[in-house]
Amino acid sequence: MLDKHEVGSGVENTISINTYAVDETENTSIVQVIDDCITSKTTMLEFARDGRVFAQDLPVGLRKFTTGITKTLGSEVVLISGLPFDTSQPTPIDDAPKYNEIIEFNDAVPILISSMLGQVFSLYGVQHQNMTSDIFPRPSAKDLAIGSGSRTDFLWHTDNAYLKHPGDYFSLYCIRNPHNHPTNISVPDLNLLSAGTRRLLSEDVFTVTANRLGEEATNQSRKRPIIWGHEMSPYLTFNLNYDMCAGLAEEYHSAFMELKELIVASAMSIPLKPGDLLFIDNYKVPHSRDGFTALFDGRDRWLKRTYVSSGWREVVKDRTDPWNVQVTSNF
Ligand SMILES: O=C(O)CCC(=O)C(=O)O
Ligand SMILES: [Fe+2]
Repeated sequence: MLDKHEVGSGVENTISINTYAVDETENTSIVQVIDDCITSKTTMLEFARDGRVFAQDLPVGLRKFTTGITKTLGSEVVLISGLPFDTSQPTPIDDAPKYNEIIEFNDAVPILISSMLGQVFSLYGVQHQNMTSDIFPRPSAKDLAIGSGSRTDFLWHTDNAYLKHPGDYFSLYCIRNPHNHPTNISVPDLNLLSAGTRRLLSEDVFTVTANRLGEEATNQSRKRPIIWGHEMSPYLTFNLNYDMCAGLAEEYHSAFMELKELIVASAMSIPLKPGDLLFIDNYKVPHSRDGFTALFDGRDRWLKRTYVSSGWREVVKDRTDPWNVQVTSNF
């Protein structure tokens, strides 16, 4: 079942998001496929490696829609709604559980569906190298601009900008969102920037740093362009949570501000519901999350984040070994 999903916005825009609504029959058949995978006792690692094979048993409409995402213009952000989810567990509070030995239902759903876009992978040092990351508020991160923060705004960014090969797509799968707290996305048309701004932002001089030092990432920083790729369909690497223009002349700061304003003007909010799987083109779509009040009571907002590389074989030289889907943080 395919429809266009109108999503209201905290920031004026209403963009129509390409949406696939899973119906009841499809939902039942997805539960069956996942249960079969769980009973086959495949490890999470094998499951992620062979996800595309397991995904062949999913309903055909869902497969056609999902494999089309990488091919279709206007698919920078898409939503699959009505998927099955398991709310028998409380939202984690302090630490993400370690999942790699077993397949949990709530991990299997996004891994299986995301596998149709490319290779699902995990990053060394990020949440025990789990194949999905749990996005939930932690008391100790309340005031940090990171996924597990809450009170503080997590400003506009593309994920893992500091990596050489961040996932070019990622998905956010909603298990629980009791107060409908949105994920903000922006699809900026970079052609609207002045030529001078585009030229400056394409220079290899901007600083990218990991959002967080310590457990979730290493303390790396590199120089790279903000706008890159093909002139006719440019890509974006962006992060407003630290100073990308550190040490640069005023004209670079002005160009950065012009881009930031375009991002804000092209934004909308998507309050994910349980069973929603949101795919974001991480090379085109910056996202953010406004601050919110967490209760740390096991009922807080809980998302699962899954990274995908659609060009897995091209980046083999930067992986620890050619078959490994758990890559280092220098990746
Ligand atoms: O919580 C959200 O909606 C987005 C989280 C996020 O941007 C991230 O974890 O990288
Ligand atoms: Fe993010």
